[in-house]
Amino acid sequence: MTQTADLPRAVAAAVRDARRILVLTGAGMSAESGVPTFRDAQTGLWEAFDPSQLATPQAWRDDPPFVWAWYAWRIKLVRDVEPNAGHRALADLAALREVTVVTQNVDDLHERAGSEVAAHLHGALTELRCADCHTQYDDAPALPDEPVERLAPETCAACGGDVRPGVVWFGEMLPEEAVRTTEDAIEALAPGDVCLVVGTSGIVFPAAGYPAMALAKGATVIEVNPVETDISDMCHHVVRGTAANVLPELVGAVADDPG
Ligand code: BV8
Repeated sequence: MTQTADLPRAVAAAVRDARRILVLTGAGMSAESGVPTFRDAQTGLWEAFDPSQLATPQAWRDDPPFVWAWYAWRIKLVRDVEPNAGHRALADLAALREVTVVTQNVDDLHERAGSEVAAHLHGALTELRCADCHTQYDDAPALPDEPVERLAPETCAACGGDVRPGVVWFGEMLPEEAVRTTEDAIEALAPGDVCLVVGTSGIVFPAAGYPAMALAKGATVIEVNPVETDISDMCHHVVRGTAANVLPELVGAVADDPG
């Protein structure tokens, strides 16, 4: 396993020679856009709260306005930031190789950078639905200019229920279509293909199990993360750097020598 902060030649060669590249991204992918990662200390009002305690059906049942205030803040935050050079590099890579992007992230920064996202494993902040009758909610929610501690959720026009964010909370099943698409993409991998794992701590399942499944298919697994994670040991290569620094260099190496 090569571990380096610079881009090792073997990593550039693996991506250059790959027929298919499966990219699995986590919250670290959006960190350089200014979106806090899930396990970084929360900022401001929610500093005292652990996201994995907030992102649960129980938290919503206990206090919908408190949970909705957190999501409204996150929706506004994502709306006000831009994709970073890492997002843009992955969009560029798709013009050079067959790329499948699967993300745990609930933001739309991959799409805004030009990537087609095959699966949002944990849903999407921008998809709202009624918590009771599940009717999709297409109106723009009221978003406060500054974070607030409580905010009344939008009301479902069909049944009067509270509108919730279309994300997957802990303890909830992942969208079947997202899981199927991801598992099909892994099934299609063969020796010589690459699984690029960017910006995830490898803690949350079933997403955290996908790199091992790619490894079992003979793919070369490459981690891009500034620090060691729960999946580092299984990777063929680990590049200790950030998404916005490493990915443009990696894609540049492929573009310079399309192979
Ligand atoms: C499920 C949406 C079947 C919400 C998220 C007990 C009961 C029920 C389930 C479980 C249980 N015990 C375990 C489970 C399974 C559970 C789980 O895995 N828990 C963990 C905590 C152990 N999983 C589930 O519940 C899943 N559902 O299993 O259903 C089931 C059902 C019932 C009963 C049993 C089984 C649903 C999980 C989905 C949760 N929803 N998000 C929201 O966003 O509000 S998960 C959340 O964590 C985000 O989506 C985030 O993306 C995701 C994963 O975290 P990461 O992406 O890895 O982010 P993290 O902050 O951890 O790490 C960031 C990384 O980036 C770090 O490594 C950092 O070094 C790096 N980094 C930082 N800066 C950069 C960088 N990298 C590159 N560049 C940088 N600049």
